[in-house]
Amino acid sequence: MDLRDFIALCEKENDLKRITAEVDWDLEMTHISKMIEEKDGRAVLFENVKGHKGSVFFGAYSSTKRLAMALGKPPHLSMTELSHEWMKMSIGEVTRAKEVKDGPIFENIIEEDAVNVNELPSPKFYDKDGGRFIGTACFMVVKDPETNEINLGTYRSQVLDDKTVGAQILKGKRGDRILQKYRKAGKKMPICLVVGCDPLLMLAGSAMVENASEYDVVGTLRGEPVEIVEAQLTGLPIPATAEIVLEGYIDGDNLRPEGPFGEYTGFYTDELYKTIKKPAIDVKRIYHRNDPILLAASVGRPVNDNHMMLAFVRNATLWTELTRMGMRGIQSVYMPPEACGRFWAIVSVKQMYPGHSNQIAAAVIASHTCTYGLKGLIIVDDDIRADDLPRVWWALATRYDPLRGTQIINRGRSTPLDPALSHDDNKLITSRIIMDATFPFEWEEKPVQVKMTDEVLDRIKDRWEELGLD
Ligand SMILES: Cc1cc2nc3c(=O)[nH]c(=O)nc-3n(C[C@H](O)[C@H](O)[C@H](O)COP(=O)(O)O)c2cc1C
Ligand SMILES: [Mn+2]
Repeated sequence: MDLRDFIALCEKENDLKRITAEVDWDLEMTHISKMIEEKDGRAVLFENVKGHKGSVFFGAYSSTKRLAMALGKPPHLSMTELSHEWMKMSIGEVTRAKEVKDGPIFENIIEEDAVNVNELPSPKFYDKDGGRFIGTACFMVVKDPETNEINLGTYRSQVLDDKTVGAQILKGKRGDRILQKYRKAGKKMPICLVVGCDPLLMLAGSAMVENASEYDVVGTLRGEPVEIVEAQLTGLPIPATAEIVLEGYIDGDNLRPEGPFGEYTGFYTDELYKTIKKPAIDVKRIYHRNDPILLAASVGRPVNDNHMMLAFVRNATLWTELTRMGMRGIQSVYMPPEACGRFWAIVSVKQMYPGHSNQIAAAVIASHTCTYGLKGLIIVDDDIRADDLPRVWWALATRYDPLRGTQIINRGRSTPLDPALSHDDNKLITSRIIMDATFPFEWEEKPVQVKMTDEVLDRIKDRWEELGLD
């Protein structure tokens, strides 16, 4: 699968809007796609961007149906069901990436002096943004200089000038830890920035994967290897059918101002943070397919593209981790997109022993997925699905006793993009709350639920027409 296959699939499913009229990269594309996203939910392909060649594709991830299509699953599955599918596939046998000699990504090669990132149709999203962002649904490929592991990571990327692209690799991310290794060795980090490819690859780039390459994660999920080719300067593996790849180097000692950007929290990160400098890519080459398609994701206040992908990927990797940790009784896991896809988690559990719900809560807090940013966790009994929010509220109303069911974790890793954090702690540490909305396993007599009588229901169903009901 590549991006073109995915767009064709959207078209077949009547899930695509092609816009052939001329639109401006300056706010117009993002505003149109946001309006469409809120009204009829289709993905949008802008085929005529003022003053630019190539197209821009928005909304690949903004509906559950398209998340299912990206994963190659039936379109009716819910986000939680899709996460379950991901979990089941990812604990299976690993399918490693396959090297190929050539690919359509090398149809056009732009080198050194001819490099001009501004020729690509990167959108400007919001009026207060610091510029145009080429990378929103992108990923960066790097190689760990000590272990030789290939790491993919999604970091938003701003066009700083014709040959420089800022990359917001936040402190402590796997990408940052690798960059620091190069910096300490006095070397620049070779990178490839992939903008447009199989949409599942980009999703994996935004997942918190450790000790593995995301190429292998995607191969395992697809059940067939990702085809990769070596980029010509750095030798880094890039998808053979990617649309656009920027190749270059990041000097960890030469940071540049970047942003501001209308974040996925729905807020701008404050003035103080804005002045912090970030890594920047010195772009040496641009590879692109003929008539390249730039993959973009809308951001800002939830819910849109960004929150759907964050929620889905975290939902899936949290469930995978809990399974790998040997947690039993998990009925379902959900990270609501409305909570920006990462700040709250809900887990439904069939308890089997006293303290089981507490063990699950501790495992969620300990998981790699939830180390980053999680503020709240709600545990419910297995008669309630984690994604059935009205019933989750019912559990909070009827099974949750704040004194018995609350635990506050004082300190955990967070994101500087969280508007609720103060500057005093550099915005890197958050507290977390566990709300256990289950009846304790050890209660000998549990409250009895109100239920309808099956026998009567069956009888009524048979008489439905007679009763004059549809
Ligand atoms: C659309 C989107 C944009 C993101 N932007 C950033 C970003 O600018 N900086 C960042 O550190 N993480 C960002 N993330 C989250 C990272 O992709 C995620 O933490 C991932 O694990 C980073 O890769 P790494 O673990 O290999 O460093 C973004 C995620 C998504 C879905
Ligand atoms: Mn990674």
